[in-house]
Amino acid sequence: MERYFQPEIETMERSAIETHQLEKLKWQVKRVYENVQMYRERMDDAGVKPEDIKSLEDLSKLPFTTKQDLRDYYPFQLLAVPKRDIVRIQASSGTTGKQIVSGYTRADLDQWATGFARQLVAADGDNTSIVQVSYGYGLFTGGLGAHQGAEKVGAMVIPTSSGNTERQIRFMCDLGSTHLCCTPSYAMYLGETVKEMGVKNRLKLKAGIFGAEPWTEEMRKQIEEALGIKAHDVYGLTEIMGPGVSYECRVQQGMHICEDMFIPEIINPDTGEVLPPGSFGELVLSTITKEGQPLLRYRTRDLCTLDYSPCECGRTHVRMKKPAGRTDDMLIIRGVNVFPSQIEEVLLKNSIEVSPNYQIIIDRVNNTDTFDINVELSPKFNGDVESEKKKLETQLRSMLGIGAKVHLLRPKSIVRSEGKAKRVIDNRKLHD
Ligand code: DLL
Repeated sequence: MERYFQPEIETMERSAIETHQLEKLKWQVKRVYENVQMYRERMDDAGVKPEDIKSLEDLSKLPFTTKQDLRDYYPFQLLAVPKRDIVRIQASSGTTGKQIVSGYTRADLDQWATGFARQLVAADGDNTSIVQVSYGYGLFTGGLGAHQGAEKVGAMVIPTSSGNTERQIRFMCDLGSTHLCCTPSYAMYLGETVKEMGVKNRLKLKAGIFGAEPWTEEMRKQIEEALGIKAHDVYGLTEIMGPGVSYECRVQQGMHICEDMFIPEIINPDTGEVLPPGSFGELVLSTITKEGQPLLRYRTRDLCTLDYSPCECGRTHVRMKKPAGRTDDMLIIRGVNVFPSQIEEVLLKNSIEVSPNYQIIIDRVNNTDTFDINVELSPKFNGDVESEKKKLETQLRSMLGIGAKVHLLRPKSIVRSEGKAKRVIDNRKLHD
């Protein structure tokens, strides 16, 4: 039997969802117009007043918000409430460009916890669950997001945070963790270590809730096999809300977006045009209930499709397909567009011979881009290294349209990640 955290919301009729969204959208547009200078100026420039929002289609009259806006109005100029009402700050890792922050009111934190609570229940969690949170705690939203969501369900939370892998696994065995929350790349690493420690039969894990980075179906299979669990995908982003913006049910055909909190759109990333349902493009989110730092038409830069067809689980909220990558993940190598996810797909098709631990290294020598891929051989590999390398190079050329040099490394020679994996090392920046 399917269980929901909030059946009355998770299985609402589409017409009721839309009525709710329009009411909240009107409320939010009025608030940001009155309280956030940037929105007031942009709407005045576009000739739109809050009263012009009469239907959900009118959303497209509003200007977009971008990550650059969060940098330009850093740290507090996008708040729609007085600073004293903000009870928490979360921030992006700041690896690319200036740090961005997001302020939450008490009600915002409660909504975020609700988003993650829906995920935990969809992953068969309840108040008897033992939830090990191995996402990093701190400014990154993973740790605290999963933590407060699991507490809301009434589960027992083990806040191990990331790192100290063997101790994590000892806790997992001793305390009988039923749910594991971490990045998929860390779940892979935990799986490898469980095998090395020979403790798989001591695990009580039932399900994992993994997100914060793109991962493939093949990786899902490997994690499920290594830890003996069902692995769920969860999505979120610092600017909007941490993990729980969308979440995967047992059907696992996309992540249900909390449509009572967000209105999603898919746009053409080059023209900004809104695309019809089912199109592939950039996900844009409007936060219609967030109080602290609401964002209208925020360009996530994540590329995906939306599926409005009914889901077997009974939830009615739209499903987003696993993001295929980000518009800004795209590498341009010798003039050709390359997504790391394409490389991962090729490697995972060869999972008997190579492991999905890889690194892409790009550089510029004599004004030409060099493109190297380091990948570990699987521990089971006993074939000919030279012909394996040739085979992978041929498959990569046909997938990408350009050649890469493959270097096959010994198992475990690439450093494992405890959070988001760093797959791309682009040294071209050093020469600019
Ligand atoms: O990664 C929030 C999060 C924590 C999500 C834990 C899920 C679990 P940021 O560090 O701001 O926030 O990074 C957000 O990560 O725009 C996507 O590009 C990517 N991302 C997040 N979840 C997924 C996912 C957190 N399930 C950025 N699949 C987003 C693919 C994801 N990419």
